[in-house]
Amino acid sequence: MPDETKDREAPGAVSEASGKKPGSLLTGVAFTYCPGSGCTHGSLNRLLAGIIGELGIRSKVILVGPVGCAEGIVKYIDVDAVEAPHGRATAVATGIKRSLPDRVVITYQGDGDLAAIGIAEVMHAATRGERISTVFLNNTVFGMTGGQMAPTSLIGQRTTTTPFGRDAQLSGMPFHVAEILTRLPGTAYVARTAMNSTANVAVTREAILRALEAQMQDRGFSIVEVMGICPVGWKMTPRDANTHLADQIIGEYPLQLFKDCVGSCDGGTGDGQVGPWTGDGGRGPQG
Ligand SMILES: Cc1ncc(C[n+]2csc(CCOP(=O)(O)OP(=O)(O)O)c2C)c(N)n1
Ligand code: SF4
Repeated sequence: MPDETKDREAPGAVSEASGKKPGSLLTGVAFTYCPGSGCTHGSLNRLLAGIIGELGIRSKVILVGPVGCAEGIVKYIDVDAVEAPHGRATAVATGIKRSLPDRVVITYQGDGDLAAIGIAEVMHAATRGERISTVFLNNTVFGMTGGQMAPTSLIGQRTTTTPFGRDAQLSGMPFHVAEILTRLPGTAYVARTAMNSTANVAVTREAILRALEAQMQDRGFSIVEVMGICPVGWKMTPRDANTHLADQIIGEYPLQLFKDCVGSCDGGTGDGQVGPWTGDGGRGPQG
């Protein structure tokens, strides 16, 4: 687990861990994600860097980083970037986008950051239809601080603050960010994906591309909730964590395209709401 108080590697330090390839938008600064853990943050950071490069929008992007294990993302991807205080990423992004409307503003947040302390900010940004995009990694725990229960933790999930499993009477039910934001009028694109298979990574890539497209078309707020693993916080091997994600977590949080207003919102129900990813019954491709 990264030490919040410890200095990160100096900018410019080249790391094998970041998987930097020639021409990549990764800076080469060493990832501080738990080494060898299979943590989803590393692959999702690489995917996001690749998408920004693919779209050729490097000089337009402003990335707003979170508090949490992914706070280093502002140093890992070679774009203009700023770190927001805990949970305030969508508020910071709102100010940036309103000052610089031609930029593509992306927040990257975990579930402690977004669904706990930052829930007011994201709901109001979404309701206002801010032209920003959020990549939201939901690993169902507070990873950086030691694996405490998050609003998104499953019923029965053992965490450091729920050693006997999350109890609905005591701690309420799991919080469904994508479903709630879909109901808000300012959202233009809402999807839930996962990173547990090659096929699901491809869907995640498509969803993030589409979310950025929604912003570039000035449609409103866009968000991709990406289900991922925190093997260290879950106290599991990477393999067991991926099995747990497929067998348990996706059951609670179905992979789905909830809303798509890219181009127009006139198709389907007329409000941009759509159904499960095609052909997979809502669980998403598992291959
Ligand atoms: C205002 C404030 N409260 C609490 C913290 C401590 N804190 C740092 S990271 C974190 C949890 C982050 O969890 P999550 O967003 O799920 O990200 P992960 O580490 O799992 O990727 C907390 C509570 C803080 N830095 N600031
Ligand atoms: S999210 Fe979990 S596995 Fe990833 S760096 Fe944080 S504590 Fe480690």
